[in-house]
Amino acid sequence: MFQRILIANRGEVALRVIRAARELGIETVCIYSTADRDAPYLALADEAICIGPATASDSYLNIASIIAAAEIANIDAIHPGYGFLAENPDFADVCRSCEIAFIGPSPEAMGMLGNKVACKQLAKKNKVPVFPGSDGPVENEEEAVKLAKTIGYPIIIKAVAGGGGRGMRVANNEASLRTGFHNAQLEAEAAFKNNTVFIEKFLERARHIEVQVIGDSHGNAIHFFERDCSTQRRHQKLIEEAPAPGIDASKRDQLCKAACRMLKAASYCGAATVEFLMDRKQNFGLLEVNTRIQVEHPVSEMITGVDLVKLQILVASGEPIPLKQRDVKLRGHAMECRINAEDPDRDFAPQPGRLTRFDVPGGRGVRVDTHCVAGYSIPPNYDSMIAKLITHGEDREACLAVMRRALDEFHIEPIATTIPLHRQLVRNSKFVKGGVSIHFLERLLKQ
Ligand code: MV4
Repeated sequence: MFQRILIANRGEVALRVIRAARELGIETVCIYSTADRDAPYLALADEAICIGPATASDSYLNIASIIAAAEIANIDAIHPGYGFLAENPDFADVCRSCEIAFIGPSPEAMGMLGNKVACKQLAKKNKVPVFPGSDGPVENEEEAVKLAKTIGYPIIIKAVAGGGGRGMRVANNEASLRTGFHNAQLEAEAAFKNNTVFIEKFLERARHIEVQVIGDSHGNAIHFFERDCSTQRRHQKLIEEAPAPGIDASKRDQLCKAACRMLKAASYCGAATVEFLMDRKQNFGLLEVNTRIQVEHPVSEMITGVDLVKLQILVASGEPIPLKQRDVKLRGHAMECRINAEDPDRDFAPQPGRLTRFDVPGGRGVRVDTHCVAGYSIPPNYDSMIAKLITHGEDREACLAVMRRALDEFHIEPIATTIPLHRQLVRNSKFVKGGVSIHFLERLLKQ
């Protein structure tokens, strides 16, 4: 097992990793930018090293600076958290060259699953359902039009290197496919320096269902059931829950087994999320595979009682997963509300600044993952998520009741946050009913 690890991240996830490492008896080294020099979580690490200025490209994304800090600090492994360098195969490759263990998959597995066409081909080979579409990249507009005639509209054009909805266009007819094809290529080139696109059938009124999985270096892969992450705005999730409302046991089994097959096919070691879209008849198809621990991992921890970050560290050190699939039991229901320093009444404008009040809820069934305290200043340079409020109950209704009262106990001043929006959402009749689509929140906000 590792003796000392470096955490190449900041904020709530840096704190989450410090806590898991400490419980495993592992020392932690935190890197930080000048914007985070006063962050309270740094005091909980065994060592903290300033690696550069506030701008992420000069600090949390600067591979050379992070590796220099790693060499000075004499660490065995790096945990990348989520975001920043977590899904960068070059970073995982540099770690390997420096004989530092990367707490995540190999650069090869990351590279393959990060390429949407390669990922989809792997899925097809392993009987994981995908949406009908081009079998590989689509070279030109004419080819796209010809294919669309056999698939049928609506069609979605996606960037092979894509993620988070960039380089993506929906087309309802030939004319919109022609313009969308070019725009998708341009956007993909600008965002990913790769203009390769592919097309597939567009699934309407879908839900975003994803499966939490973990693989080890001994060829094992197990799942921790699914999450429903449909409540989102502009590809930013606001609420996630587990299990997905209204999904029956046999459908759940199909989804979870498909996700495990993906990991085994990629010889994957580490935590991952296999994302699917599901329609109202519970037909599902693969979207993509995220090769990191995700923001919303606590909801899966709450329904299974397993510490996923500890498992990540364990499998990265070469240990087999210390659990069998049958040991992972689904208990109750969990939900997470993302508390962002954003003003929902001003088009979610970021709200940096000093917190004069930060009163977090507690009590039975409540977990709050945050790096904030009263007196903390939210820097303007990074993600606006300042806390995750996670609740658990014996069923969805009980979980919602805990969430409502916990949201009412949460008080942050003087900045605007997403808390008032969450208070509204957990009382919204459609949301309370369960099973909303990926369009629900955006439609609600337009009203
Ligand atoms: C789709 C789709 C419908 N049909 N693929 C959006 C980002 C990327 N992860 C894939 N995305 C979508 N792919 C097919 N074949 C609809 C979306 C989509 C979406 C997916 C998940 C969560 C929110 C979304 C919002 C808009 C579109």
